[in-house]
Amino acid sequence: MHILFHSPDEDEKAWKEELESVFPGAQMRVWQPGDNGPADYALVWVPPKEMLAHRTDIKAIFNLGAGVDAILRYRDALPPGVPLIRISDAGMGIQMAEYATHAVLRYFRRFDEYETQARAGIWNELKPHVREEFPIGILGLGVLGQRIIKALQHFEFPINGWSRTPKEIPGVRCYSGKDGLDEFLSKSRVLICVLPLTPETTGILNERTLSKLPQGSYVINIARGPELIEEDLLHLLDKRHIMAATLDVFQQEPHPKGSRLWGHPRITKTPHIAALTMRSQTIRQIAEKMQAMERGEPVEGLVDFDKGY
Ligand code: OXD
Repeated sequence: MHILFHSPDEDEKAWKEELESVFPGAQMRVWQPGDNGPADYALVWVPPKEMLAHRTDIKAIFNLGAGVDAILRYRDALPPGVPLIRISDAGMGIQMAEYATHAVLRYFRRFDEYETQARAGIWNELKPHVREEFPIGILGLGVLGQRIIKALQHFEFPINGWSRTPKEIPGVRCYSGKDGLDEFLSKSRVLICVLPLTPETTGILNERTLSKLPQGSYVINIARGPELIEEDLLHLLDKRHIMAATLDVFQQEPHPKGSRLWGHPRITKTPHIAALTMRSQTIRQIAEKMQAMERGEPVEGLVDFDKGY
């Protein structure tokens, strides 16, 4: 069984050792330009087009992350009929939940403002926010969105959710489709975006939609940078319509020096680390899926090319 690998930021040797020990008979090799040797499966993160284009021998492509937007950019060059499979949670959900919970609690308990005060040597008690007036809106109700909801429900915030198609989740006021978006936004004091990047979600967080959030709202983007028009966010921060934002993803990554987003006192930035791929859990999950495929059984996480996720 030949497995092609491409994920330049990972420890390739460790992946090889662990994958080959979990899946006896597997031989993993790191793809190099020009490698057209035999391959049964490909394990990839942001692979160059020439790695997958027109490869007719592979049985499946496993994406080593949740978002498949980087691969779908050249979907027409992908070998026809070859399934693209994304990891299903594999340790990502809990990291997203940690990140989102930390950001929500930081704003709810006004720790961001206390940090600013402390730096200025100010001892001053701020009026606490009221939980009932602090509804959280989760944009995207897939595996990751639902894991975040589960974590936030412990803190008894009112929770709203929005998805492309209708969903029902206990304890969540669910909205859907274009028609439900404005109302969802108007009822959410904190917006957490976990939507996959597709042509429909590109630029979905813009001046018009973000203005629908109540005055004094917070924005947390842990999905994809191109979903947010950064200039529009800056404008709404300047007007204090939006109080603060936490961004893990950007239009351009690494985020360029000199951009106004860097120095902004009410934007918290992290370098696309909300959920990192957990090697052991991911390898175990992929090995199980490959074994299921070899037995001719269906697997979870199949990407729908038309939906784009
Ligand atoms: C992912 C990511 O899609 O880390 O998994 O951005």
